[in-house]
Amino acid sequence: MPSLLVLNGPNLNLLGTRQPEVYGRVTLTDIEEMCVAHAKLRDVGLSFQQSNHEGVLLDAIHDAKGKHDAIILNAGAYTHTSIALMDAVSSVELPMIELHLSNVHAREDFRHSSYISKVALGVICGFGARGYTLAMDAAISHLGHSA
Ligand code: CA2
Repeated sequence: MPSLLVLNGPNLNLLGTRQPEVYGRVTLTDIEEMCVAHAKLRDVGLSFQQSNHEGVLLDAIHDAKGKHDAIILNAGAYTHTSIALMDAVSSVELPMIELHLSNVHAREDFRHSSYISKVALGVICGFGARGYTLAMDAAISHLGHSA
């Protein structure tokens, strides 16, 4: 059974509490529950993690090697700044799907560039919480797994 790591970066723990017009009203716990249910449906393993700390995110990516078959990464604002996260993804040689709740291309200019995109298999953005299950299905399809 393939296993997916869904990794969330800074401030995503605040989902559902502020800026609902941008990020919706669902909490990260709601999203985790959706992902857990979807993993059961698709018969895949899942680890769902969040950190506000770049180094913790780096360690989670390094630890994914040998434990998980693909990474779904919402790196939050580190998307636009972190060469370290880009290098970590390259180093583990696992397929990684970049994910954003919002359509970053319809927002401020600084959100239009992404270090993560340079090493991503593909990018999903603008579909809100549903993007998480879309990204899981994209990863599962890439891995050639069927439930
Ligand atoms: O749209 C996304 O998923 C983002 O990764 C979210 C990041 C943002 O910096 C990226 O450009 C796009 C921000 C996450 C912050 O989430 C908050 C949630 C509630 C209240 C405040 C921030």
